[in-house]
Amino acid sequence: MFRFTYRPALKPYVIPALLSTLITALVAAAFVYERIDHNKNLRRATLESLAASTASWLDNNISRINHTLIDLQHHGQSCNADDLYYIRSQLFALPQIAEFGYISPTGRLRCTSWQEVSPPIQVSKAPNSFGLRMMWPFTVEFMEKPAAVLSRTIRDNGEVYALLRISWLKDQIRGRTSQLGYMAIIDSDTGVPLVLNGQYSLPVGEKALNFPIDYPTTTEHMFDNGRQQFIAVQPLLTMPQLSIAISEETVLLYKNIFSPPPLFFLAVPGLGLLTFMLLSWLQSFITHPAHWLRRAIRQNEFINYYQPMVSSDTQTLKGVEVLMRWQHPLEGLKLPQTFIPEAEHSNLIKQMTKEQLERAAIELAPFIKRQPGFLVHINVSTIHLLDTSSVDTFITMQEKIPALVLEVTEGTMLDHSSTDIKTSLLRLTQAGIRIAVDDFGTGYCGLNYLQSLPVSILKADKSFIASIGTDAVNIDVLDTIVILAKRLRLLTVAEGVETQEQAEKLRAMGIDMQQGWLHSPALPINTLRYNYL
Ligand code: G
Ligand code: G
Ligand code: MN
Repeated sequence: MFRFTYRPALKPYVIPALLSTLITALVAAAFVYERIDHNKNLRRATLESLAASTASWLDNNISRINHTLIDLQHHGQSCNADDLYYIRSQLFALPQIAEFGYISPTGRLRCTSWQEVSPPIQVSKAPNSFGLRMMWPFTVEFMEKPAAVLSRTIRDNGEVYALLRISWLKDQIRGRTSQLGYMAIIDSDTGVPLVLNGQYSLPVGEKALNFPIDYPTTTEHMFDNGRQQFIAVQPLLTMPQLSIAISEETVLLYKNIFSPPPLFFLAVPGLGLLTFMLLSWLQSFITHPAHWLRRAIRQNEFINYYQPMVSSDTQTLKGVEVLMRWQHPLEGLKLPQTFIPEAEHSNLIKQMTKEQLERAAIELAPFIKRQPGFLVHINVSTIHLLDTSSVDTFITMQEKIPALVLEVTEGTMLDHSSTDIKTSLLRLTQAGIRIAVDDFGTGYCGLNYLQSLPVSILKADKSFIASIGTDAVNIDVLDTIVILAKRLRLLTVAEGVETQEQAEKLRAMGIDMQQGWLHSPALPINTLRYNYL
């Protein structure tokens, strides 16, 4: 017996295993990617905020110097002892300043925080502008150290200035530079580094910095040193012509960017297992034959075929056996043995037989109308006889099909002559439905049930008919079946009648009806109507 199963070419766990591995890998990759992206942003933000805090630190210093210069413009004009005392006390408070000084409206350096300059040294005149100015770089002659000049024009058009030590800036920047590529104070207009710690380099190509820089900027690109670097540039607020620039090579910036959380190593296999289980369940669901049967029922893919049964004597049509076919969308017309076992196994056979019978009632109506005793044989299994609602269905259908006959195999009769089956059979026969024993004679077992159960038709198995003219023993069995049937007043049907010789012999033996390819194969309803109406 064939079993109706879709047998996958691969072991059942291969596809779920591959798919769950793929899904898990994708999810893990997405997680890692997201984490890396997040951490990269975090590290870039760290560098950006370092640039911002450095700029704000420098702003604070410049602002303090500016305030001191504003304060000093009232104190240095005469450069007497009091003035010098005051100026020097201010100098003491600002270790980054090497010197304060005054230049007269005519451009003469008259007084510094060191001493009164006498005679005054002629320098350039102060420009007629407000606010803090910066001049850079400037070398303090007596120290031969670079400095930056921070200066303001004062009320009498003279100038007060402070010399900011570049070495102090360098130290400060060095203190703030860790493993960074470089940190620099650059000219916002040109990008020229004024104070630098590290190897200076700038991005090239379409992501190059746009000078002048007047707002905080970041970029990550190939730099002119041939390396991939990230740079954050932050202009100063007090002195916008200066910017803080911090840059780091991306290989260093993003080093050890992803360190998986401990839960990661638990979650990934967990997810894999979960998706594997889910997919295995899904696969077993969709490859389960019952799933396809249910779908076929929904799509009305089961149809009825009808094999005529004719009278042995007159060859006239007495009735039909209803046979189920599956009009499969891909596999074509499927025979019952390919799906009935699974339909029984999954109990779907109940619904399928009910619908089969309803179809038969509609399709055979013209035959029944013309010939009220028109036999309609349907095959039922043990499941139907053990199910009260199926029995109810048969009894109800009898209104439309008066000569309804249920074919039951010998196996059902023998293995399950339980009281439940007996009760069902009695209910059915009391309602006027007849019982036929299908494939009769193949069991060779006790025939007691013929007396105890309400059977009215015997269908001799086609193997007996096939043996006509070839096998003497089987012919004797067939003879015995006919005699037994006559004694028990049972109707007899011969199945599988293929030749004229068989038909003649069966008629002579006293078989009541015949069914087989000689008379007609099983036919769809349209052909049945065309041939017999
Ligand atoms: O028509 P075919 O030779 O393929 O039928 C083979 C067997 O399948 C039949 O002898 C019958 O026992 C079984 N069969 C056919 N149709 C039905 C059906 O509707 N219900 C059940 N239970 N068995 C059927
Ligand atoms: O339920 P049962 O086994 O009686 O169903 C009869 C089945 O036998 C039909 O489904 C059909 O496929 C098959 N059949 C019908 N007529 C013949 C026939 O003349 N010869 C053979 N070998 N099989 C037949
Ligand atoms: Mn049958």
